[in-house]
Amino acid sequence: RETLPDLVVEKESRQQAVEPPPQYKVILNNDDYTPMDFVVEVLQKFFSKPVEEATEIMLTIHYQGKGVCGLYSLDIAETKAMQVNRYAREHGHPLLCCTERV
Ligand code: TYC
Repeated sequence: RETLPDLVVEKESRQQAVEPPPQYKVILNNDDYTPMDFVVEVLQKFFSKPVEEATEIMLTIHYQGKGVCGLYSLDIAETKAMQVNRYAREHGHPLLCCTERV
């Protein structure tokens, strides 16, 4: 006769919700003093944007007040924001970079 399948009884087996890790936007804010060229340089240097896209993002920030530089996990987003703020201060600019949970 046919063999019966093994019974697998998992202890405490419950459905687990598998969520993707939360993402964070890295945001640059507009100000009246940071030179446009410097912002374009930052977008190329820290966010690997080609010069054309970097220029578009910089202009969006300039006209709309802020703009998204990229989407990252918490650690990477916070590290990028810190690096940009340090780089801006080292160069004497008030450029402000922050993170926002998606
Ligand atoms: N508003 C700045 C200027 O006119 C340029 C600027 C753009 C500054 C983007 C910050 O995140 C920024 N020089």
